[in-house]
Amino acid sequence: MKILFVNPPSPVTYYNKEVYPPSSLLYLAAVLKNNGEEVRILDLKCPKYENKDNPQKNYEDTLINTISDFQPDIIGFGCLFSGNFPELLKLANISKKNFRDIPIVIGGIHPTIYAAEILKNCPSIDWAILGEGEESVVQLINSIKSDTYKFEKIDGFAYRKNEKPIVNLKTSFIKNPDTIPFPAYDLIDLKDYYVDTSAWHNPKKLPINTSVPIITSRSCPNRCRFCSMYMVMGPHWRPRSPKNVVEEIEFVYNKYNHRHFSFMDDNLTLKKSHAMEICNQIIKKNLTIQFETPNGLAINTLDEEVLDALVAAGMVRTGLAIESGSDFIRNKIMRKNLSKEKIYQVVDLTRKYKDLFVTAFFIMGMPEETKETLMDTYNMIKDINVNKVILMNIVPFPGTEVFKQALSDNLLVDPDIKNMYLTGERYFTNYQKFFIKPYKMELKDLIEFRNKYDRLRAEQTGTAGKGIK
Ligand code: B12
Ligand code: SF4
Repeated sequence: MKILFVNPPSPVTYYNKEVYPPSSLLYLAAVLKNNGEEVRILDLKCPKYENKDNPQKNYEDTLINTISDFQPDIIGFGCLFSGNFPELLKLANISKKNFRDIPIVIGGIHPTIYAAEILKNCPSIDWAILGEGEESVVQLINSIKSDTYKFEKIDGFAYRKNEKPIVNLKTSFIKNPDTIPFPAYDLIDLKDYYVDTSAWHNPKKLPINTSVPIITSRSCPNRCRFCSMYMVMGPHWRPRSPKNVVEEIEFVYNKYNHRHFSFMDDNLTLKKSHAMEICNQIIKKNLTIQFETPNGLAINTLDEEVLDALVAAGMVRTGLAIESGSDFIRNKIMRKNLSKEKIYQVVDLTRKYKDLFVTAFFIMGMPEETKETLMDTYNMIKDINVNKVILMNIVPFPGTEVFKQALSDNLLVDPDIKNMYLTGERYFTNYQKFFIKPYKMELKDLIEFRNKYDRLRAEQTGTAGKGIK
């Protein structure tokens, strides 16, 4: 069968100038190719599809031309994060309008959480795959190829029966990720992802051009209240073998002459021996690379030995997930189980690597936040010796406990938020916004704090703080 995977454009991508090859679609394409299918990937996030004068028209035309040319039997749209759903829906509607008989399947975090609602409200979408998709997508294709359409047997799958959505929950996850083939790199042109990287941190002065995502493990055993990762990747951390991971890096290194990578794991360093062995093998094979950890590392998993290994293997930029300066918010509310002492100890350790750029991640605006807890965060930000601080306003992503709490306790600033997940507001792309009103604070106090923090940042970086009204 012919399957066309489409990655919708992302508004956030343009603001951040962050473009990575789409791991999800490359993995799905790889298993389908092994199953004998013909697969094509259209990644509308690639800078080459950007048309500042008329972006929407450009995407629509490209999509329609690609479908006309490839004539797929099925179109699959990816939805990496909820903010992408509006673009996905627009493109799915266009596909359906022009190619009525080609079924559309979608997957990713958002369809995983809202499969039933999407099938109820979006007639252009035929099916949704829930969670980790490699096994389910093969089951789907095989059931169509064999003409049996035994949809009720597909794990993690949503479809319509007599016009009503039926959702088969996701129950099984791939036990040994080494059995998954490497991402189908041959289906993309890495050069399409090249951006101007001249300002990127590049202590080894290697060519960068773009960063290739590498996923060494799936899921994380923790359940931070603002995180929904486990809904896609399941409850258990499942590592690949270090050998398998380093063979993939080596493949990209040799085949594409590529030197820059991003480890995209949920929890890369959960098991010390896993991370250390990957680093040791990178060094042993003489792979001269630089890598980043954009999702941040869990501080509790770090010590001098792991950091030494990561830096020796090529880590040049990392993020530390601190989240809050208040012990109460960080541990009792967010469930990080992370002491202040450990934070300062790890931050101090990172300072010994002169080429390591360290970003500290913080979140503000949890429902239990008070002026005092925010001051704790402010003071830690002021005090902490890192290269950069990113302070995000809490976004109650669907599926998270903080979202459920905000909904049940009427804390959502805009109570219509639930519908917005479906109807297409670009809800998750405005990080200057506050979505939750804390129990004991007024919104104006949160905004005041945000402005106070932005002024601090302006003083520290010498740039004018943005502030919000
Ligand atoms: C890597 C990652 C990133 C990378 C993305 C790199 C890339 N390639 O584009 C970076 C660092 C850029 C990033 C940024 C952000 N991210 Co992020 N990210 C992740 C992370 C940790 C892993 C995603 C991943 O690559 N997984 C591995 C692949 C193989 O799995 P997958 O993508 O889920 O795909 C599988 C299934 O979903 C399914 N599937 C997926 N698509 C399709 C399509 C079809 C047709 C089918 C059948 C199946 C299917 O099958 C795939 C294979 O198993 C997830 C957490 C998680 N584990 O899901 C968060 C996550 C997706 N990110 C999240 C968020 C919030 C963001 C940001 C908005 C953060 C921010 N505040 O700025 C930004 C915005 C992204 C952007 N710029 O557009 C949230 C999303 C929550 C939500 N409901 O929206 C998540 C779930 C983390 C969380 N804490 O809850 N992120
Ligand atoms: S440690 Fe990270 S990946 Fe794990 S639950 Fe917390 S935020 Fe999610």
